[in-house]
Amino acid sequence: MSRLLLLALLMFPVIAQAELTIDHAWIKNLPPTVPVRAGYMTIVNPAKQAVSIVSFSSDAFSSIDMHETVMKDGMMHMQHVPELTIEAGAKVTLAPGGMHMMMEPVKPTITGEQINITIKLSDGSQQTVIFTVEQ
Ligand SMILES: [Cu+2]
Repeated sequence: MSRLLLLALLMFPVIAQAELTIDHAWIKNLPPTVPVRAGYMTIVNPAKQAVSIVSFSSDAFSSIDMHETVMKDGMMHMQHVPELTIEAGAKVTLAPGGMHMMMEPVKPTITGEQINITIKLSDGSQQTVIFTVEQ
């Protein structure tokens, strides 16, 4: 590898990496006595290759996991989703009753508050999304 190419790669590390288009990122507010919150959003992958969400991080939450809601023996269960793959051009919706982010707040959430959550992707890139706490 030439020195110039190496330098270019170091200077522009995000050039070929995926960026998801996120719409309506929100967190359902709950009373302070409830230890968890659920987060929702619509995700579009405009890239020509599939990418996976591998993890989340935020100063406002001590843990953030991806869950899906499944029906088993007539009962609703939540199941951990280790990695969410979004195919090229595909749209995935996290919504009440389905896929969601399950999060443990470090302090009570406030309706109208905006919270940054960083999404880590399988290509090594990350992007920060602003979530709004809604009633
Ligand atoms: Cu859950």
